[in-house]
Amino acid sequence: MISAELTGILAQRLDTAQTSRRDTPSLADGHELDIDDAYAVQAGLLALRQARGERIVGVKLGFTSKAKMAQMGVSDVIVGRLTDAMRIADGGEVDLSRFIHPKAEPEVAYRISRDVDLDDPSADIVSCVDAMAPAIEVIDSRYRDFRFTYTDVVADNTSASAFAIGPWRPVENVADRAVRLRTGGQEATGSTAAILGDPVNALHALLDMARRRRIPLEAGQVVLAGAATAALPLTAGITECEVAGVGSVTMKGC
Ligand code: 0L1
Ligand code: MG
Repeated sequence: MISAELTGILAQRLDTAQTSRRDTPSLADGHELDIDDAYAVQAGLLALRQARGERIVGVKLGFTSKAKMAQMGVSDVIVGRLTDAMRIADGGEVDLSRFIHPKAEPEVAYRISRDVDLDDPSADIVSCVDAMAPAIEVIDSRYRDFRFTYTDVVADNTSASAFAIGPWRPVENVADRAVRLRTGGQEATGSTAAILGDPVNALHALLDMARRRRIPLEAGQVVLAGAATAALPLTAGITECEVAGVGSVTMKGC
């Protein structure tokens, strides 16, 4: 376990990388972090953002595909936090100069309508969610060339950087819906099944992680369930995510 002082130093290093748009080497080059250390650095990073006036507005899951878990040699999802400064309006402009090397992911978002009681063993997170929507997540690892270890990426708030959410609609079963992401001249297609077999499973995985990591899940927050395809480099112009039967969302890189 690393010291509180080192936790703060590493959080500051990642925060500076983000605010200065200058990447940083892996924390594993020189430090031995375990997963608890990594979530402590993430909490320190969030505290720095909150000290600048940012508000936490949701959570996101990463490593929700079997391929990504296998690549990283892990069997657990990872959780990061979303702030209001990361939010882009549906159809809104996003200044690409605020990122280091952004990538877009097509996702499904859920809206939490009731606080989730993490201490209630019978809590049903699905009944605490009242809407779903198509979403785009912009990930922007603060590490050089997107090269990181499992603990690195957790410390870096799971590469969370920006997100846009399309029109909300009632929650329904979207276990295997076609998903298309377009950005610049590139396109990625896939299925919501890539998100833990069914995006609703992301909610169950989130509740488990929230209990273990004491992450509050509160009414009004949004949940990004995970990527349905591999990420594509985010380019200038329109980026669009379409989820069959759920809708679409766009952002415009400038
Ligand atoms: O799925 C994600 O939101 C990405 C999690 C972090 C890994 C990455 O930056 O590729
Ligand atoms: Mg994502």
